[in-house]
Amino acid sequence: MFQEEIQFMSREDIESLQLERLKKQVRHAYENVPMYRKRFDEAGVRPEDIKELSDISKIPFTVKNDLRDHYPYGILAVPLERVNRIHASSGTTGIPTVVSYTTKDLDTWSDLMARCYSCAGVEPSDIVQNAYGYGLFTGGLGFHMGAERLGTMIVPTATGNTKRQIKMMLDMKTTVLACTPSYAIYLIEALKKEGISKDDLNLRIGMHGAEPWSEEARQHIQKHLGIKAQDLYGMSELYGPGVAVECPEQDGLHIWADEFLVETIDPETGEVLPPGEKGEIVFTMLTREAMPLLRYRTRDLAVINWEKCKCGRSHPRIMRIKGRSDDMLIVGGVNVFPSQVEDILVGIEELGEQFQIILEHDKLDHLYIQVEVSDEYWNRVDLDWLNKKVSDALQASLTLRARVELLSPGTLPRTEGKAKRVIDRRKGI
Ligand code: DLL
Repeated sequence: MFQEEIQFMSREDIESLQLERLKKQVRHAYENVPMYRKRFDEAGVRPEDIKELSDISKIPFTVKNDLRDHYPYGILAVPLERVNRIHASSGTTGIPTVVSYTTKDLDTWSDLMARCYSCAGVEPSDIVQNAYGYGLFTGGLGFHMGAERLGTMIVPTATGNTKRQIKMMLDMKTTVLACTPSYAIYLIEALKKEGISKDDLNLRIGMHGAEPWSEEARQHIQKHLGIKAQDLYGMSELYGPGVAVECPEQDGLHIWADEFLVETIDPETGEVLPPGEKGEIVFTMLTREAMPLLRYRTRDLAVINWEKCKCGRSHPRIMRIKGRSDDMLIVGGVNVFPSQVEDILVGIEELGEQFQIILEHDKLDHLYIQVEVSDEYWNRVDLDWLNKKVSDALQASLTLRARVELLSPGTLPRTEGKAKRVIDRRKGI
């Protein structure tokens, strides 16, 4: 088992390591990141005030907008020459959230991902087909590096091209499938169409994450692919995938607490909640060099369970992500903020102000945008040309193809209160 001694650390050992690392990390952030030094000074907190784990509540929160406000390198704690790689994800506006890694950070992330595979039951002898997106998204490279670290064979198919995906799965005798849960469900349909049954495949484990999914979806995937479908959580700001993963008990996702100190807060008041209460999950990264994040608000809502798991691990568990405290949408694994869509549409002068975002699900998630053309342009613009212009602008910013429908001015319902911009017509399995 990969890093078995860390996977099975006792709670006392986890907490004493956390405290030692927290003190060091707070100092690192304070001394090297002007944003943190300013925040600490304003709050009247000094690194030496952190004596116990509970002292963490003295530290101000960090939020996604802090990354945007300091775009692209503003919260780096090391000289740029030491940065080895960046990844990026959607921000709430057109400005992406950039995450930086030193060589050591990439090494830590690889270990975390190898540990996730191992905890989920994957062995070095397995053949991992990685159908997450390679590129700025952290999924592809995160799963890739982890498999490499564990020593499995990797089939780096990346997303899409389902026919080739199936061919590889058959010919390479893939045993582990890494992809979003919605893609796994799509794949089941595609296999059925090709007349391929689970007995023709060698799959035994699925590693699914990047979006919320239900217990019913899990049962469906397990039954039709003949695998154990494991949930895995992460986010780009926190390296990427690899923050937490299910063990074979499938009873919550173990957060690797030697690297991530977790708290639950009331999303309205910011007050720290006792363990077992549902709230917003906040993480402090305990060793990241390039971009330390202290008390990072994820906006994900969940319950954290500190009881020892039946598997013997003491790392606390996320009892499934229960939603978000902001309006971020996840469309086939891609994060989309309504404000981001609005920013794009506002930037196109031929359009009016009214728009609607509709989410549909037909085997895969689809993004459908209805937007009014402005009064001024309605009778004199080439609608096909404008439709393409809008779709291209959305694709460039969201990395997602949306179906666009242009409407005449005054078509969409007006409300006196808050406009209902998002209609989610997806039904989960
Ligand atoms: O989705 C990283 C990742 C890649 C995780 C592959 C797992 C597998 P972001 O694009 O930054 O990073 O999106 C992070 O996705 O805050 C959650 O809202 C959601 N999310 C990720 N994993 C899960 C999960 C990657 N297992 C955001 N269950 C997070 C529910 C998830 N939601």
